[in-house]
Amino acid sequence: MTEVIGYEVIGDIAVLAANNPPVNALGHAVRQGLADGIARAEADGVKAVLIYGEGRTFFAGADIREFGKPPKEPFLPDLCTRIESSPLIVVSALHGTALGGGLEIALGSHYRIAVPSARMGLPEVLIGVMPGAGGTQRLPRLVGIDASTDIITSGRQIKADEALSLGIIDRVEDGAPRDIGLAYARELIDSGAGRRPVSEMAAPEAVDFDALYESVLKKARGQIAPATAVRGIQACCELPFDQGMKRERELFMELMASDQRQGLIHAFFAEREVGKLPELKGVEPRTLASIGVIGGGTMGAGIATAALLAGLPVVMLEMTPEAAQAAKERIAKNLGGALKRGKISQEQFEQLTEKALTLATEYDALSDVDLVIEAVFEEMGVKKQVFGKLDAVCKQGAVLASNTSYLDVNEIAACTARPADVIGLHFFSPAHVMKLLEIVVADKTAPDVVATGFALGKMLGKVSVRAGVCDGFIGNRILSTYRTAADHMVLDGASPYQIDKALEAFGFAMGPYAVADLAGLDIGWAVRKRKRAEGLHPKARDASYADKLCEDGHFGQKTGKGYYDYAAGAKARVPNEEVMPLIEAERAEQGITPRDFTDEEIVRRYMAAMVNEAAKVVGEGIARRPLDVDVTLLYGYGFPRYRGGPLKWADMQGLPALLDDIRRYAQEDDYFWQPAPLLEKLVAEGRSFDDLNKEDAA
Ligand code: T1G
Repeated sequence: MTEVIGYEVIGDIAVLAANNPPVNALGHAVRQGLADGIARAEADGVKAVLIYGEGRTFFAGADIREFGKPPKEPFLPDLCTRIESSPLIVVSALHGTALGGGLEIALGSHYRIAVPSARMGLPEVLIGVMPGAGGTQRLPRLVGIDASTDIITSGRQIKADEALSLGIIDRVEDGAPRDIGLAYARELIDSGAGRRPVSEMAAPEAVDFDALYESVLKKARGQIAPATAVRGIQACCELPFDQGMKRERELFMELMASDQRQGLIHAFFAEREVGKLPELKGVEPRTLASIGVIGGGTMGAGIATAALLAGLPVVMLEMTPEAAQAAKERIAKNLGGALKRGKISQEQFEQLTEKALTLATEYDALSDVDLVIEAVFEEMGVKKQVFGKLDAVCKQGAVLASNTSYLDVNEIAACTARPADVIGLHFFSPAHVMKLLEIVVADKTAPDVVATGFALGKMLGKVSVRAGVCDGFIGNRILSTYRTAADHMVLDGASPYQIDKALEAFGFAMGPYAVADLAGLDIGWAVRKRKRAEGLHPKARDASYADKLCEDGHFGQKTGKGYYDYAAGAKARVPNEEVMPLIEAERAEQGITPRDFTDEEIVRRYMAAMVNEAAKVVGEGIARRPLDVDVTLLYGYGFPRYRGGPLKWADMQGLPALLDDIRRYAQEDDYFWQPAPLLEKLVAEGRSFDDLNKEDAA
């Protein structure tokens, strides 16, 4: 069995090579191998030790699969200190992504060299913890408080050249990590360079850490790890090194025990599991060398932008040359954003808009593309017309996709002679920004077409979730339910503003009414009219106050008024004073005596509705696993990431209590509050949603 830490002596340099694919995570065997390697080098009487990683990267951090299990020695902070205290010169050679404990191993070394493409960072806060192996004690000594606070509380990755200019690393050299590391160690020995323990460097002058703590806490919108990490940096400045290390460990263990760490680790693994579907094992996607987009409105232009940025040529089909030109202008505006952010060069901008993008007004222009996505008007008749033409024009094997957000993809497929080639690709607006992609698999969609959908999602940098066919698929179906629960609370006495405030305190970036104003109230208006036309259940509660807002032309941010008045700008939104009189009139009309709601009850009801509908979506197979719902809500609906997603949150709340809530609410309204059979089953069997995730992975 290959050693996870290889050992070799080259002249008077011992070489420790990590070999623990895929990312050289610092699991127990790796830590033990490093400790043994350092001891062996010292016994061998060499002058220097080189540490580097084989494969794609230097250590990418502690092995987060070990989180939650009893820690085994050597613990990572002790290992970093052991490396640093070696009498030998220790050099780390970085490539790939030296992250978390990986960078901390390098900070425990005396010298650090990297290849130009190397990236590094301390992303622990992104998984709910903080650097726990000396990062908050050594990094500030190297780069000062401002830079270390930015790096540690943001968790961002830093490129090699920035790390060099900050003083995190000493050299950037082209070449294999092993070669540049050996050459650097040789140079250090020959030049008589001594050891250079970071812990012996002076700590920066203390600042007002309470103020820094408060400012970081405010920015983190309810997440505690970044601000807690500030207390680690404070310890670096106010305590001797070894006491600082103890304080860091205490703070780290506090976070390790937190619900937020559980939620964020769940999110980390869920977003990787969600693309692993057993039914796609060994299924090759079809060729994806060019795509067509039909409809150059906001969605179509966004989809075309995402494809162009991924290097795919795009044929943009619109009905007239003027509409096609307008689509091109929208795409150019989107790409202009990428240009401004330095994601593309001016030359690339021109190549994308002038060469990679082809405008067309005839369906024949789509005859040779590998995949077509229509983003035309959300009306079944229009969709069927489009697919009928695509069926006639597109080459055999082309994938025919609809961007519909709720229509029946089976019905769309049935109007072609090739239903196996039809799939739903539900992007979220703006499609070149939002990472979520729902891949809607119809009854006859072929497995390799599903695989092609996932391959496209990967190319576009999306997080793709497989969804079954129903009204609203996964996300919009669940949204419709929890939004209705909020509307019921408004009718019964809560205000939209109290609801938004309560959900924003829970961690949503925006409450449901602020979101509705952003998306456009006309969208909800159209859905309500559609559902009324389809016929509401006699027990379904309806309300017309929101329609009246729309009838007065208030569609939210785009018209300057909706639930809120945006005269002073989106950030300084204030309640639209026309709203509460409309709600009060509605209550009176319906004979409702309003009652008070506490913020806690608002969150409880809102989340109970979300969890209950999510359980139905999983129970009906629309979502494969609970984690698929979590990823959908995290990436498409602003669910607070540190809570892991609605079903992870439900597990941590305890399913029995949630079911009790739902059963109690059902006594008031047994139409809206019908307990999900899957939720009842799990509670009866004493199981969790995570148990279902594990069963599927097994
Ligand atoms: N531990 C265990 N497995 C990991 C892992 C890790 N740290 N990082 C990645 N994997 C798995 C991942 O689940 C996937 O598995 C495979 O590797 C490829 O990952 C004390 C305590 C390194 C930038 O937070 O950011 O150190 O799906 O698909 O897109 O202070 O993975 O193949 O079975 O993401 O090329 C700090 C987390 C830990 C880094 C690579 N480190 N990882 O991205 O591939 S806490 C991190 C990443 C810590 C100390 C503390 C990314 C990546 P599978 P991938 P990628």
